[in-house]
Amino acid sequence: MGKRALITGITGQDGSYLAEHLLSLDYEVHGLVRRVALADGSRLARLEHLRDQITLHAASLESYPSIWHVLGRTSFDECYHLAAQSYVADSFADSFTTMNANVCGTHYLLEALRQLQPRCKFYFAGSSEMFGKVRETPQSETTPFHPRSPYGVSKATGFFLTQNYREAYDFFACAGILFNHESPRRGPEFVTRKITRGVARIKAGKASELKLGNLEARRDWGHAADYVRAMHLMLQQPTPADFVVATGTMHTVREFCDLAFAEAGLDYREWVQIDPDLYRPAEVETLQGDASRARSVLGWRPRYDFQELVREMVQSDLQHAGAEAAPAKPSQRFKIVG
Ligand code: G4F
Repeated sequence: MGKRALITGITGQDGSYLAEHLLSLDYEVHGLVRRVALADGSRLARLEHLRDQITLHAASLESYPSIWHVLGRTSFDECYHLAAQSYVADSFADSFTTMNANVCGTHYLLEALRQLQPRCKFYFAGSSEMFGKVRETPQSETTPFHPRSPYGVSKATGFFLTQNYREAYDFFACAGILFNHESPRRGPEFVTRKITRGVARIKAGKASELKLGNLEARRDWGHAADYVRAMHLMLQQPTPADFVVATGTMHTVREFCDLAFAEAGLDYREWVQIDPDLYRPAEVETLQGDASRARSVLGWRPRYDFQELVREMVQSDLQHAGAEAAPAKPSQRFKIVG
């Protein structure tokens, strides 16, 4: 067995792809999961196919003692901190929950690692939302932050906490500044999956329209499976540093709709309705990343392009459209500690 890694947020899109990637590299993979999620099989759905290969620890990032307990019991070579309240629109609705989870959770984890496992390498999932009202395009590691949502503020704070632990305590801590990354495992609240699920429901005769907000917002969308490779590469470097991870190409939400509906033989203009309630109080209009540093230092390149990403998501949702209502069965087969 190779190295041992701990992933927070292992039940999410990125966590499940990262767990797969690390297992393929012969890592021993552990995840931190809230007790309430462990009791509800549907929240472990993205990990079902890995259930015999990973170990889950019950802990909450809101509880310092629970993190301390896990880190006091098992030592790790690498820690990937992906857990967060990551839906931007929700962060406007309840900014306090977002700040508590994203800022305090990161701080508790960093401090517990510093006290108990100072040689464990640490990855923080930063976000292009930190650039917010962008000062330049494309955005790189030197572009100043100007977050436009409580979520963006919380991620910028986590980024600076990570940087401060690196500088003050000589801790191997890095942040990835990840631009939007999607996949068939993306949560249905995010615009890409909302669209591809909407396409499948319309095609299956289960819906007659799709309500969306700002169609002119522009994003740099990549595939999550590509982006987790960059996370791992960051922790294999001789010195810790922060990296932008992006494709460098930008598309509007409208273009995503156009392509996704066309993939199912539909014209989005006949099905998409604009709902002003889905506009955000403060919008990030454009995001486009410059990942030259990741390319030259990490040797990282995305393997998927935009068309392949959209096609894979639509095809997956079309396949599952008939099975959507099936209830998830709780699983007892995971190895759970604590
Ligand atoms: O898919 P979104 O909700 O993603 P957003 O806000 O860009 O954030 C995602 O990417 C970040 C990286 O930059 C992550 F840090 C973050 O955790 C998350 O993964 O919205 C994308 C765009 C926005 O401009 C939004 O206003 O799509 C626009 N949009 C238009 N109609 C919509 C909708 N977004 C959602 N979720 N739902 C709509 O109906």
